[in-house]
Amino acid sequence: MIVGIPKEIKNNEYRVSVTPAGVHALVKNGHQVLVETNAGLESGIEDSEYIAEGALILQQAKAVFAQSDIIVKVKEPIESEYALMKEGQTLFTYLHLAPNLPLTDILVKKKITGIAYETVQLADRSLPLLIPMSEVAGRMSVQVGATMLQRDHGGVGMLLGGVTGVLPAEVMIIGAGTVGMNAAKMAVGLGAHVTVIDISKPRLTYVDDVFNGRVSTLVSNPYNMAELTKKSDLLISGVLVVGEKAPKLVTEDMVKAMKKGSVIVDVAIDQGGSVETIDHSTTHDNPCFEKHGVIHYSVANMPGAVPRTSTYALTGSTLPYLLDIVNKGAEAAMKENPALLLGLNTYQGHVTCKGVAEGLNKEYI
Ligand code: PYR
Repeated sequence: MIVGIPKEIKNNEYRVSVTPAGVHALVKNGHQVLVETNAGLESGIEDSEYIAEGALILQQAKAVFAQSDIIVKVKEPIESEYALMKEGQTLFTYLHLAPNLPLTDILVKKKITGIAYETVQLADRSLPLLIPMSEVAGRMSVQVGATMLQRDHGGVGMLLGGVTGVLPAEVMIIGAGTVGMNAAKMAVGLGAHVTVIDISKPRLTYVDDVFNGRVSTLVSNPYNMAELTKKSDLLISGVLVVGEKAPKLVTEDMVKAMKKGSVIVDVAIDQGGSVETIDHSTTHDNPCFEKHGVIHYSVANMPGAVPRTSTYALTGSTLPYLLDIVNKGAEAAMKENPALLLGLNTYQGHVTCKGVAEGLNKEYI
């Protein structure tokens, strides 16, 4: 197969979808790899390293899309890429379609076989191609939250860990999944007082065991959410319902009741966001906005800012699936691998992921 690797063009998106190790494996398996020039530069990878493994470098994204059977990306195509996709092409990337009707319409119209990293799901319900980036975003959420709490960034002017004789910040983490656990690790490490709130009691038991008393846990219900939100200095949301639009667990009234200068980091923004006062995603260039005196951070590609970590974490997980797709063909690979089949979001002019169709509220299935 001919595998195309375009350069990512979303705002401050510095990751690349395949590394020289990936090109090495693809070429060894008899495939041709087309890489857009400088696609890996921001992740520290020169064109010459791809060439050394047998890739061909093309000067323009247009040529990569036009000549490839499968396009492998990191982020969902943005508007300027819509016209480049070829009818019937396979697209393997993060798609996040549930809150994105325009892209879904294009993929359906062009009969793209759209396989989304974020809905590939193993029998134990884990998400092997989302987990690495959830780890990154979870850890980053505390870094950015701590920074935004600084007065010079609009926050109340508080150090997350406090100092001797001064209490630490209150950090509220919604969801005890990968994002939540990684955020908790970082926040505890910086000395904050951390509470994880989740609907699952067994999951909270796990948090309690793992952190051995260093993290408080709270069962999620609207009352507890409101009480905890009110006293938090930093709220991090890592809510996820696979494939679906994120539920709006933090209401506008809860935000209004928060302390002035407190900070919200909504990692669920990719799936439409979990905070009522966040109605749009932001960019790394302009990551925050203020509403009701609270700083809101809603960057949709957080890991894009740390490509030296993220590119390698992501491609280490995606490569085995990519090899399966190109060696067997997408259909055969999905038939043999139920986890990969769950990644299929669009196929032959249909939406094939229930959560996406429901999120779009359109008669797609
Ligand atoms: C990202 O890492 O940007 C995702 O979309 C998960």
